[in-house]
Amino acid sequence: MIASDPCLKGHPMPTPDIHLYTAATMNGYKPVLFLEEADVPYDLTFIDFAKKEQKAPEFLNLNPNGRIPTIVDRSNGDFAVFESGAILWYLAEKYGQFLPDDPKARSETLQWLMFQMGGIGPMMGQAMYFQRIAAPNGQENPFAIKRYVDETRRLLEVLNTRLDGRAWLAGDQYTIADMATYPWARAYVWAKTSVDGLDNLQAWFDRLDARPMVQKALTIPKAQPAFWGQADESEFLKENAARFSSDVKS
Ligand SMILES: N[C@@H](CCC(=O)N[C@@H](CS)C(=O)NCC(=O)O)C(=O)O
Repeated sequence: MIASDPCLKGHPMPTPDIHLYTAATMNGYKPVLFLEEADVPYDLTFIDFAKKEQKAPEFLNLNPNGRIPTIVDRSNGDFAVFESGAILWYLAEKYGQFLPDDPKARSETLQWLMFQMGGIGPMMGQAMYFQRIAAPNGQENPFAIKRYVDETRRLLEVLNTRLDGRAWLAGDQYTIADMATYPWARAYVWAKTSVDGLDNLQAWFDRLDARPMVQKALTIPKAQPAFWGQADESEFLKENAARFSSDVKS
C-alpha cells in the first residue's frame, strides 16, 4: 500500500519503513508485487531513465550497479538493498511472508528465485534488448536474436515442466519465486517468444493474472500494457527505443 496514495488524503499515515526506488519494468515490478500482496505500507520514488537518475551519485550510494529496483529500510538504520532477488528475500524475511519456513520448501523457493535471477531475467532481457532496442536503433543482429529467443523458449519450457501438477513454482504456496518470475515470463510477447503448447505455464499466468494485487502492482509506478501484449506496441516501441538510443553503439 503506497503511503502517499491520494485516496488516503485526510488520513495521514506514519512514515513507512520501506522506501522503494523503482520504474515500470520487469525487475521494477517485483518488489511492488510483494509489498502490495503483503499489504505493507511503503513510499516510492520513480526513477526516470530518460534523465539517467539511476546513475546519479546519490543513487549509486544506494545501488552501486546504477539500476532499479532498490529499497531503503528506514527502520533498520536506512539499510539499502539492491538486486531484485535480494530485495524480495529481505522483504520476505522482514515480514515473514511468501518464503516458507520448511527447509525443503524454502530451498525450492530460493532455487527458483535464483533460476529467474540467473536465467530467465538475463536471457529474456537480451531477447528484448536485441529486438526492441538494438534493432529499431539500426543494430539488427539476427544471430543474437535467435540465440536469446531460443534460450528464452527453452527456459520457459523448464518452467512449464516444473509447473506440471503444481500450482506455484515452489509447490503449493505462492512465494517470492513466483513474484520474481511472473513479470518476466508474462512478457513473452515483448520478448517475441512463443508460449504455444506450454499449457502449464499459461495456466500459471491465468492464476497470477486473477490475483487483484498482481493486477494492481502492474500499474505501479505505471502500467506497461505493451509488455503483456495488451496494447498496440508501436508507439511504446518507438518511445522505448528512443530512450535507450544513446546506449546503442556500433
Ligand atoms: N539484476 C538486477 C538487474 C536490474 C536491472 O537491470 N534493472 C533495469 C530495469 S529492469 C535498469 O535499471 N535499467 C537501467 C539501466 O540499465 O541503466 C536486478 O535484478 O535488480
